[in-house]
Amino acid sequence: MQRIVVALCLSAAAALVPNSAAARSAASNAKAPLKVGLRRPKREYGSMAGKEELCTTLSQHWLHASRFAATLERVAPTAPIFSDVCSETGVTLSRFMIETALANPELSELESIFSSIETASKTISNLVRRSSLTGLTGYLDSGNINIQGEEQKKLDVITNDVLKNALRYTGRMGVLASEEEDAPVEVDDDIEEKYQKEVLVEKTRGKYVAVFDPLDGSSNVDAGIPTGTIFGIFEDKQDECDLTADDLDTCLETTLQPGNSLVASGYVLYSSATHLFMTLGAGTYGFTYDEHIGEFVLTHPCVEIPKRGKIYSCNEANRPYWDKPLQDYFEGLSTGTGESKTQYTSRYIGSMVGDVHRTLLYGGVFGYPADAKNKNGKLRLLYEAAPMAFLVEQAGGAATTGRGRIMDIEPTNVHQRVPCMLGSVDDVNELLGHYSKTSPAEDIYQP
Ligand code: FDP
Repeated sequence: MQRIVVALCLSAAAALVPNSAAARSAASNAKAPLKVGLRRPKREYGSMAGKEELCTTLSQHWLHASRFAATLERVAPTAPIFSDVCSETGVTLSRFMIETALANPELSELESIFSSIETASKTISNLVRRSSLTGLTGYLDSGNINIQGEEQKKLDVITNDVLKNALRYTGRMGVLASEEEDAPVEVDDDIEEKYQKEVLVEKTRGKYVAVFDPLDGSSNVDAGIPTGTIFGIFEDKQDECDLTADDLDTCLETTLQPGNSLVASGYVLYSSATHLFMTLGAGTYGFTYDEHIGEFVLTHPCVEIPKRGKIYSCNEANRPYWDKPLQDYFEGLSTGTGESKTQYTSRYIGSMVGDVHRTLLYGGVFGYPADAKNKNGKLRLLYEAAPMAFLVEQAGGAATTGRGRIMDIEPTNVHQRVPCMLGSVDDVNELLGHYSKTSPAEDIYQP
């Protein structure tokens, strides 16, 4: 047991080596690779043996190459061997982030942001679980309609506040955009003074900008069906923007970044257990909330989505309104006449976080494509499709509109929708194969 726990800890430690900055630098050559290193887990460690091999089979080979290169560059061993801590608690999310920040000081602000997301998630998990007892089911009495034209549930509004407040009281967030807000949320002027004096000294507004969907799938919540929080964190590219003045557009622009600029993303699934899956750009890591100790514990180090699955997941009621390539693709999956010659099974929760979570673990394909009624699909690019695409890609999967990578789309609008199909690489490639047989001009989705 002891050996397994230590191995787990080491595996987590190894996870801290590369990070989004390294990944992004490889992608954009914008920054030098990080010189950090933690010892690799040795093969002989219990059931965790081979975890690194698992990681290296991911499609982002360059990323893992940079991990090992970085490890070799290290002179003094700095591997945190958490034997004391881990023998009792496993690697907690807080510990994971502390070590990440220690190894990568330029990411240190992420630590407090993740801490806030973690706290908000625990609160939301509790609110969702107890909603039938506390009268938090149903719609707002005021009959509020959000910016999407959807009626707002009580939990939509409360969870929005919980997350917004948790993030803004880091004193580090510049602009927040969420599904329930029709404008970025202004961070109080005096927060920096009250909570983050060092930010005052720097005289910056904050390094990051967060986008989130506080309670995705909320139409399901009263029926006890899984829901989730989705978040994406970008670097804030605007030095100045004043939300109180006529400068709103400038502020909005800072959230309009493509998925490939994400520094971190993740989701929290509120289901039979509360899971927090996240990426910092170097693999996807899954934590499970242990209510007994009040911590998220690393349970899924280095998530790897199967290359091909046997499950498809989408709202099939829209099938008659889909593009022909999509119809052909699903016909192949459901009849076993597709590339894999396997008849797939259908699973659709109708709650993106739950459907993505299953797809990450079991493989297959999930999506909300364009249809004749929803020509851009239904999912929001900025705070649903892009953060999930980042996570899925980091687990070795793929995410596409049918024509192009979700991560490459430049948003023009905070609440913009986009067709999104994501999951196992072979499943997504099969879909792309169908689209390649027709002209983009014939597509329902015309970006
Ligand atoms: P919801 O409206 O309940 O918030 O993005 C919104 C979303 O849920 C996704 O979570 C889900 O995948 C999709 O809508 C479900 O839409 P349909 O009901 O049209 O299938």
